[in-house]
Amino acid sequence: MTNLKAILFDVDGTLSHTEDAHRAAFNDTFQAEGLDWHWDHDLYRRLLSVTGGRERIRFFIDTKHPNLKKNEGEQGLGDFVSRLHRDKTRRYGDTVASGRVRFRSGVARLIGEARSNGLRLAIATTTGRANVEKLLSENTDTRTPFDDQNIFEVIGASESAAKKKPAPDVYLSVLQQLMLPPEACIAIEDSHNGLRAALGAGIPTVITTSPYTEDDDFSGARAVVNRLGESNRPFRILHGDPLNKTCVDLELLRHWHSQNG
Ligand code: XBP
Ligand code: MG
Repeated sequence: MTNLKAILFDVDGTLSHTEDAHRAAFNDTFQAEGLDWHWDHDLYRRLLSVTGGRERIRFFIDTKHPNLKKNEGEQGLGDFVSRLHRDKTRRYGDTVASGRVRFRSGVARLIGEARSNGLRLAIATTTGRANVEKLLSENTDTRTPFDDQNIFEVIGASESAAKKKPAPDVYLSVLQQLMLPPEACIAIEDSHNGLRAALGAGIPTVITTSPYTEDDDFSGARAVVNRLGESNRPFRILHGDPLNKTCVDLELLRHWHSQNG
């Protein structure tokens, strides 16, 4: 059996409940463009099956507003989608920079524990690197068990993968940069698409569900919990062996990692 050497974290929905900030940024962008489009919680939950904000806008147009392509042509529509996504990214970045998008319960604790035990840490996400860096800088200070932003040795983001999740590309790129085999790692994800990406790269995976993904299919995950949790804010275990624990700590992660998939 290979020892656990690295934890690979997804970002949106896993490190933080970012999706409402993404959703608000999409809606504010649409409004600023004079579009009467509004993505409510339920519609956004369905749209999240398309990974990547740019791809999500394009999918929405193709399915709900197909005339736009007829009027604008492929090139015009592509430019329009790029402009919308650029504006959305700026708005989302401003929200994150305001410090209102916090790490989920248990994330800082687990990162601190992993670091003090010599585990390596990496990110595997479909969002852009700048979004990740802002989120990290807003969530690392003297109140966390670490105060530098270089917590993650490798950041695999949209720039590092030709194909977004559920394709395994971003995870394969992270493994290559860490120079580790998949069985020496564990991934923490929140969605079906993220799970497929990590499993596709051969990485054992644990799920922390989020409000947008709690009904997803998580077959193949080593364990499913509603949050990493804290001793005063315990997790609810939906699948897997809790080992009498009330939150996900390194011992529990190592236990899940050592089990057969
Ligand atoms: C989830 C996503 C992202 C965000 C939006 O990523 O699909 O596309 O919803 O971000 P993760 P962008 O892999 O971190 O769960 O608009 O920057 O694509
Ligand atoms: Mg996610």
